[in-house]
Amino acid sequence: MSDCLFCKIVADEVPAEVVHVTERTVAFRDINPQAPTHVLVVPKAHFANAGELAVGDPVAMAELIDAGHAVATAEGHEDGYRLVFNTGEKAGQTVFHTHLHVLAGRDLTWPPG
Ligand code: D5M
Repeated sequence: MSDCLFCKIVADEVPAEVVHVTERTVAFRDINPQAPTHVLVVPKAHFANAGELAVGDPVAMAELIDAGHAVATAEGHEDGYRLVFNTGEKAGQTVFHTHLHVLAGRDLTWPPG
């Protein structure tokens, strides 16, 4: 999608601090971090949200979650981290290219706001 911000990051047309790359995913630091570690893992291919990715490319979805675990572990947070998909505007999704938030490095409260 030519006007998609995260497609442009994947294509290296918009700068980002990339921390992890796999065959089907790219992970980069969130521009507005909500925790000491706040990384977004995205599929290289464009899917609007987590549900569309799960149906359209379940292998990439599994790779996305595996990448989230790898990022959390690489940053020393294997003892506690949170993986979040905001799905739909009502849930706070603002960028409509599937992205997995990896949050860690502080006490994460429950329920989330
Ligand atoms: O999360 C969208 C997330 O995307 C939000 O936490 C900010 C982040 N964001 C927006 N623009 C950028 C760029 N350019 N680089 C890195 N991170 C970015 P959502 O779940 O859709 O609310």
